[in-house]
Amino acid sequence: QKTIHLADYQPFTHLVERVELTFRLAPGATRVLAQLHLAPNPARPGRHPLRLDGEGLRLVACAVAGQAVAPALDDSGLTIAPEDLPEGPFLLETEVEIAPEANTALEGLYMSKGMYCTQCEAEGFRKITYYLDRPDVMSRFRVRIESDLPVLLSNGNPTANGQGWAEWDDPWPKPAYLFALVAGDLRAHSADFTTASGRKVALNIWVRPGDEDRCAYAMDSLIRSMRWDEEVYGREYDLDVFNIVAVDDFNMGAMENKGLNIFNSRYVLASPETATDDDYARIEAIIAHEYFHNWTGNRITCRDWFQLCLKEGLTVFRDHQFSGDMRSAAVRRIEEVVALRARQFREDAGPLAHPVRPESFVEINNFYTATVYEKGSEVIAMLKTLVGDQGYKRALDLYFDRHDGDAATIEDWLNVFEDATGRDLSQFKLWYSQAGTPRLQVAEDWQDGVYTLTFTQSTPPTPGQPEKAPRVIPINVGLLNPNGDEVVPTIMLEMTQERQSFRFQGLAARPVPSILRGFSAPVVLEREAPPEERAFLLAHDTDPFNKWEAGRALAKDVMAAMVLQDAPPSPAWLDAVAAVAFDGGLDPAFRALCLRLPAEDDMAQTIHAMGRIPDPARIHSARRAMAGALAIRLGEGLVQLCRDLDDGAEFSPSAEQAGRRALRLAALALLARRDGGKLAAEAFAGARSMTEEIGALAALLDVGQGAAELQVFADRWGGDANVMDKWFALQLALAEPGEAAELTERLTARADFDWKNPNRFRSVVGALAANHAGFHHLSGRGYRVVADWLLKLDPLNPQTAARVSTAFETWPRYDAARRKLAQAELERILAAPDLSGDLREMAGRMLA
Ligand code: HT7
Ligand code: ZN
Repeated sequence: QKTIHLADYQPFTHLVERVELTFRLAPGATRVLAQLHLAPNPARPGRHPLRLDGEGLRLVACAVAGQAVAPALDDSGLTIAPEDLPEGPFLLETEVEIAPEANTALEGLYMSKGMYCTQCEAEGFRKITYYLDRPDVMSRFRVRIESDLPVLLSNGNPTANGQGWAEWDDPWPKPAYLFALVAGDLRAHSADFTTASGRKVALNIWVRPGDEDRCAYAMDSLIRSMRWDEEVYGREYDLDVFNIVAVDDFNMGAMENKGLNIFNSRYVLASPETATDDDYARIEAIIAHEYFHNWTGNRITCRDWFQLCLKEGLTVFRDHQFSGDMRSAAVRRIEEVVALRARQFREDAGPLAHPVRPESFVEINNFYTATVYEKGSEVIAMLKTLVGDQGYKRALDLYFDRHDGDAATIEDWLNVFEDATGRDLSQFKLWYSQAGTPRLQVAEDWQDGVYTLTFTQSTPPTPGQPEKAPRVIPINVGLLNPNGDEVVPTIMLEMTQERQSFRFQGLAARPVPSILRGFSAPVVLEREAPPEERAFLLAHDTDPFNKWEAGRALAKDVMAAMVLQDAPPSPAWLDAVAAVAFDGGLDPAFRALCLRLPAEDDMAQTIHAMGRIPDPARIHSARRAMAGALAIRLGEGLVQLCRDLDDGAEFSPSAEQAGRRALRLAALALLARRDGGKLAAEAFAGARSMTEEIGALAALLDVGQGAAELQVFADRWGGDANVMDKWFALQLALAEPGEAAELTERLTARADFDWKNPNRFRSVVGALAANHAGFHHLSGRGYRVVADWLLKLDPLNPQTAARVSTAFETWPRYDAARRKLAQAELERILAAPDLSGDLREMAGRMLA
């Protein structure tokens, strides 16, 4: 396997001025005719051969300046010798044949339920035609599609069409990874949008017949995103049409192809009966994310794939800002941090840790990671905190002005901040090159009315990076009086050294600190505090994130003591949670978050960070026991809470209503531990939305009930793949540890386990891997079943197999017996004949 290094970057030998493509679509034999208007790149003086990428293509014809040539062909492309190329600009014409119906990898041009569609990021275009498939080669594309299918779409604006053909022209130069084509029997949900400067844009969401009435929320989200990007970033849409297509077979969530976004149908289609409140929130966020890429990704793209965080980190940051503006910012922030810790901190703590901007890779598809996306976004959030809102705005305006039309780098990005604000960001840049999550220790001192906070930072070693230099860490801090009043409102302490002290004067009494407000940096705060202090902050902190964080830290302390010392659930924690649960003055969504116990995997990570070996079975039992104790402590109040929150209002996907449903379902789940699921069964029978239906079913399964309801659900929703994915995933999420692997075997034997569909594969095999105590069961069956399925999927869809394989990334944190079992499975994977490069790289890195 060939490793590619950031340090080896060179501009390409040629430029592509224009591209004309003709597609003659046929499932088994599609012809692609390409006309590339090429010229030598002045940035690479001298005469060079022309090397084009191409994989799995049958070359039918090739001509340079109208003369047939015979290029040298190999597995990864073709080469035309310099002597066969004119000295100046020239036309290269190729014709290739490909078989979309045989494409199970879902990369390049493939078919999903009779529809043609493409996925070109990162390196899929080379499976469509011979091309310079790298993001810094940008060109204008004109596309002609020939097919009998009624809807024929590509990037840009439609220019002409007739019976069996359509032509598209994209006026904006773009890299090949943003190319898209769709052809199918599709229906549109349409609307239009007038931009701030008065241009009218036609908006269409294309779906399979029958799904048109499930597009309203996605369309509404799109319109709100377009308006928001104009108002907040001053960015207008730049084509006459914006098309979105929903497809059932898709490796990831969605793709931002210029003017033609392609979506996994689960992130488009929604109705109250079929989509949960979480689905609605995710649809809103992903629609926004892909739309925002039009500027951060498409108009300004990446010079090379090492710069992936330039577009992804920034676009995640923008979609977080958007969701915070659309919903409760505090609740969204808590949810972002929960996800960051669950995915990115976990990645940073294991063998797959890598910098936000990696310096080498084998398979770029393996670097679409939580580190690049989520930590990439947190790094931008820190930049904004450091330079302030005005500085951030000036920098972003400069970024768009200076780099529109460019394939840019992280250096370009940081330079605009330096130029717009006058700051030196050389130390800050370490966030892009150093992997690992910094640990932040805190010491306090109180003397003569002076309160001193001393922070010490350190970052554990990560693969290839044994030593780490101190980073810039913005630490937002507030101070509270012992009576609960805030005496020092939030200020930002800028830490730049390994150890640094900050003094506060003029205080009448020793304050209680609220540190890292809003989670102002992606670090682990290591500060032991007595339960009384955590309960005090949960009750009084004015910063909503830290208010929640205090309860979360308390819950983790309690769970750790239960797991490691056999302690009972602490009354201080129970009282503190009860106070929040019944505080009608607080947002129900916030109260629901406070009732959620730390996830088992999160707890394992915490115990490991404490220098102990986590025992999945004990963690599972402790979490159960905590839920049981909480149910008893909250008592009859839970029944009242359920009643109060069920106001019979007509369904709306609003954050406000979703918060009430979340709290009611959290209460219902606890109640099920007291009444054996009686109320949950009633709630299931009377459910008026998928949120209630699946929430009530979860409450039942969690207490070992719900067999009849599972059947009712399957009978009702058997024809809807996206809903049935929930049915599969839920059972595995709540399976008893000793039964999860066997349940997987039963579910995968069902006729509707369509394992070639990535959503279904993830909802079963991915769900087993996410059942912490089930996957890590001492029998080793969890590991074995997941490895078996990865090996089965890999030859057909290496990308999805490689992504799901990250389930194994935490193996080094467990005991010797589990480590041996997991290692054996990874070695079995690595030894498999004809393993894909994707899965080989992942298994190899996890074993290194
Ligand atoms: N930029 C898109 C990434 C993506 C992707 C990457 C690898 C293979 C398949 C893929 N599908 C989509 C999506 C995004 O981040 O917005
Ligand atoms: Zn993205």
